[in-house]
Amino acid sequence: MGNSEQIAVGVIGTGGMGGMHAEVIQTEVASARLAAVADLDTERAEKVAEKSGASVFTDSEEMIRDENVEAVVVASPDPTHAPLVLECLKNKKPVLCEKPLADSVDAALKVVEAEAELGRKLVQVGFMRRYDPQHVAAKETVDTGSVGAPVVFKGWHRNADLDPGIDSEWVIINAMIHDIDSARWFIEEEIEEVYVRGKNTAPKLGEAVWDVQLVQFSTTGGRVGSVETNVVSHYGYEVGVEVVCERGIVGTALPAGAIVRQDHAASKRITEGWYDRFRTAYVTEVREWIESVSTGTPTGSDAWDGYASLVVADACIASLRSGSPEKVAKLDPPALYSENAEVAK
Ligand code: ISE
Repeated sequence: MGNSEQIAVGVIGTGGMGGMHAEVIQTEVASARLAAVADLDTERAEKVAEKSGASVFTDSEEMIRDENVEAVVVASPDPTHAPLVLECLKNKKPVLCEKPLADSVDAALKVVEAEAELGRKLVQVGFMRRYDPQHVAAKETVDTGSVGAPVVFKGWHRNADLDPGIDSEWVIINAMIHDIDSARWFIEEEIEEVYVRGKNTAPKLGEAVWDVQLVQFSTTGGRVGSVETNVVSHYGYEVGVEVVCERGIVGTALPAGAIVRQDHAASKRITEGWYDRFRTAYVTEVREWIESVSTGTPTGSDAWDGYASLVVADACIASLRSGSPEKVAKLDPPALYSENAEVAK
């Protein structure tokens, strides 16, 4: 058990992501302790809670209101994100919400409005690439300005494989949303227009599902970019960016690991999924979030980033349906998000 100096965290959802966040809090973050978990699946929740003697709730809102919980991680299914984050705001509790912030632009806007009314940032969205060493090194290099300003952004995001049950829109809301955040973060301008095209390479998903999508975009400052979001790469999980700048190109390095020369080939292992590829990023994300809870100075992606990424995703869905380029709705951030903002808004 922990000591009173530790931040008492409650985790909502004990599936893949929630279970991982709970494990990280228990093993990697000295200044936090797992105080509670909430899940409708009590057996699964009890297993996660066992090690630290955390309380188990079936009612997530009751957990948020519990006075023994100081900060909340939301890792339950996407449609529950916005209502739970709103409950956290109502109770003035800091919350790290998995992406997407909401399952619709309107629901995300409600979060932004509620936080703006509170006048204090309590929401962080789980865009973990902002903590990935390869991405951070690339971003810091771009930010030095030594290679000039960004001109073209290129991103790629490949999952090894996926079970049937998803559609082309899911690919945008659930996977491409990371790439949208990445582009906004690197370029520090809003995306103004998007054009999505794609193909099916995995008939098991249904011929109409575009498991490979390419979005081309332009930004308010006249920069351009493209992102390949590919949920069935047939070879492994990979994420990277290349930013073409005025006087050079900055890209993410391959994650650490050995090169093996064998059978007339030199090869490097590619991870199966995001848990192992981004383990370091998740740990750093939670550590820095806990630090920000203690200091009261938020870092990482805020509710505005969560909302803005959904507005862009909405335009991508419109483009998917129309087969043409689509304009992104104009964004007008409340003062809370325009002061000291990382993205030029
Ligand atoms: C998944 O939900 C994630 O958040 C992963 O980070 C992402 O790479 C994957 O494509 C999503 O489906």
